[in-house]
Amino acid sequence: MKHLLTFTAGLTLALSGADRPNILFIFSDDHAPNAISCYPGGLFDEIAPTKGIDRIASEGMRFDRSYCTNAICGPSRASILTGKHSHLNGFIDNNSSYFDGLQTTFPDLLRDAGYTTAMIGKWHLHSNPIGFDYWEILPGQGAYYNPDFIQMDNTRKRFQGHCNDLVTQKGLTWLKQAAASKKPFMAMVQYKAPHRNWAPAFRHINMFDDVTMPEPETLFDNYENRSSVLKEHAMGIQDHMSWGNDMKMQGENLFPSHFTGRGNGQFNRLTDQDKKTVISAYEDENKQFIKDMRAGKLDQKAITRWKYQRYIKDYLAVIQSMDEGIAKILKHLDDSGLAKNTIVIYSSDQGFYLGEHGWYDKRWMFEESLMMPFVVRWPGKIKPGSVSNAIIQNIDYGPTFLELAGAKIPESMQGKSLVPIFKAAGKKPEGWRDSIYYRYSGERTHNVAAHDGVRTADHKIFWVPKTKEHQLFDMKEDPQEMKSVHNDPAYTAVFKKMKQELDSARKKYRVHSAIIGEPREGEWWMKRHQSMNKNAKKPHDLLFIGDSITQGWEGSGKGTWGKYYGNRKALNLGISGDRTEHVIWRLDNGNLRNQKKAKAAVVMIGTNNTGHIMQDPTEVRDGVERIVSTLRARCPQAKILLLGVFPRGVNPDDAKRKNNLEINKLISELHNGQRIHYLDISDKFLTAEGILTKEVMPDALHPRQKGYEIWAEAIEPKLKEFGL
Ligand code: SGN
Ligand code: CA
Repeated sequence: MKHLLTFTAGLTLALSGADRPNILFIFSDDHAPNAISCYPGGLFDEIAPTKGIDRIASEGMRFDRSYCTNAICGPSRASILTGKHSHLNGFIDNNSSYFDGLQTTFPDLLRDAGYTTAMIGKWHLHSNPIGFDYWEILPGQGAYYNPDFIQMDNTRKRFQGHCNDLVTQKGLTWLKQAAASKKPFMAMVQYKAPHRNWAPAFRHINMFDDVTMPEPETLFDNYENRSSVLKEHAMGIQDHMSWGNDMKMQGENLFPSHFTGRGNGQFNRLTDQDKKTVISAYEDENKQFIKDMRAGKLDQKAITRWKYQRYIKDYLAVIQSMDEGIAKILKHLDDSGLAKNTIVIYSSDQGFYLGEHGWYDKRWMFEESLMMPFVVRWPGKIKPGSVSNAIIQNIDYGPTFLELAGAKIPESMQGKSLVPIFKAAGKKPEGWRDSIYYRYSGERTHNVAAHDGVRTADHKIFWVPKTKEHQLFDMKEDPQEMKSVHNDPAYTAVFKKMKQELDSARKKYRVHSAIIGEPREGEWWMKRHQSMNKNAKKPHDLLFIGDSITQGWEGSGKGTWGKYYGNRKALNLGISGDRTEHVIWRLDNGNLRNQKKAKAAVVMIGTNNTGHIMQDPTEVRDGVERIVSTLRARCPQAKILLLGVFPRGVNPDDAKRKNNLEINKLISELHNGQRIHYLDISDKFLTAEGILTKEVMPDALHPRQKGYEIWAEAIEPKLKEFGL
């Protein structure tokens, strides 16, 4: 595959020569289109204009229907890199996921196509970047003041200053170097701003002191007429703002019934001198607030309003230094002559609530967080000042960049290139999608229930598994999404159509049970999972991953296990009855926590997907692929021995055996002889006629002692090859 791509790329090079544009992809974190002045409908266009970003739009194109796959940080970034929805690229949430950078990503393909690539700033995918000639990233969420950056040798270095200014500087430094290279470049310059805790550069802290910010109409939303899960949120301006971190108060939390208690981590990074600067910047307002509170002058609503003012001013102020940085970078492109052949994109990982529905944060499929800003400039190709209404999504970015580079877009990418829209002044090409699919998996943080849905130009539907209900919104009649009309008889036909749209989106994007990680019900299962997590606290060299057949090493296979693996630091991660989806969940929830140094993992899974529901082999393949991908990322040194699913049923014409055979055909393609080794040992269990005898597997599914002996012998040469 690699060879083929290089070949194609070489060909393109010859065809389009030096014409291929540079790609500068500027990205931020939590920047709502409502806080960007070139986007219509925001409340702050006059008060807090974003001149740098606006320049890209006025010289290029603005997309008004740009959406994310999953409105949180890591998942959005992973969708961009892979061109795939979260359930397929494996990064479904910020807490449990771990990015497999060895899967197909656009930076890697651009590099194959002759680009030089860089990634600077917020990354937040837990594993280090792969596919870049240069990278320098913030650890995790990163810090606003005097941030650390992880260097390419994996050391951390601290830099003095505000994170936005540092990202700009580092971006400029790299761009200057890249210009000297003959290759076209792709640079990702990724700001932390305006992520919580909204800590502005000192020069901007007081810029809105004399302004009273307008409030959104829905600041005091009571969540009526929609699912009861809305009320359960923990992202309210009223109840979930912290005293120190969010509200920049000093000392002990004086009003614990109104503020949560978290201290200010950013503040603690400052020198004593700088601490004084920050304290004095907020001091007068803080004193006044405390005085009014003590005097009982402020009722609940007034307190919420005060919090909103503090929040929104810091949020808008922290954008200012980023926007200045963007303007500076654009100026550098002008001055250096790069502007002409550089396509510039600005976007942010998802939107954000600026008090709408009484919220901050994101996660919901409501418009404010579902939307991503997307503006793009491409001199001579994109008509300046154009606006597109095409429905686009972050999975489209990778395919777009690849087309710009003249590289092949892998079929496995689910997005579509936006280049035809760029070239047609924003008009969508024939056959362009009518809806996007969204899926949020749920996380404890901020307590937003999992949901998935689709958004068309006029409607939005989503399904909440927790309460087993649909929500339906008429985006024309009710753009603020204040009333779900799923029960409204006037919407019967629309509701039916939107449910169909959701069904077909799930099919189209391969959302099926084998790939959606899930724990099993039943106490015994969770107990075994936890006991495996306990065992996994100790590092092991050799991991066995699977279902009852793997678990059976503790039963019928015990003697053989002792003989072969007793002295080899081996760990059994098999649970009886598991399907791919359960293993996916386990691997992301503790089974691999301390297995970074594992040398090998033996995977055999899928027969229960066949046995329980005769699952379509292509679906089981997706599940197995995710398991292998997760292992590859979390155990970066391990070779993965992927075994063909063992034969089942006595005779060769057994329907379930045949399904397993189909699965094997598909998963054998995951073999690459590097990290992943596929091995089918089925024949060793069978007679020459293909019969599974009672001696080997008495129930024609589970091996007895002899079966385990056969298994151990068959994989021994591979384990030796892996250095065990
Ligand atoms: C932190 C924030 C949350 C935020 C998540 C995810 N808390 O946990 O408010 O929702 O990040 O944000 S903080 O007080 O530590 O800032 S994301 O952009 O990474 O998805
Ligand atoms: Ca974010």
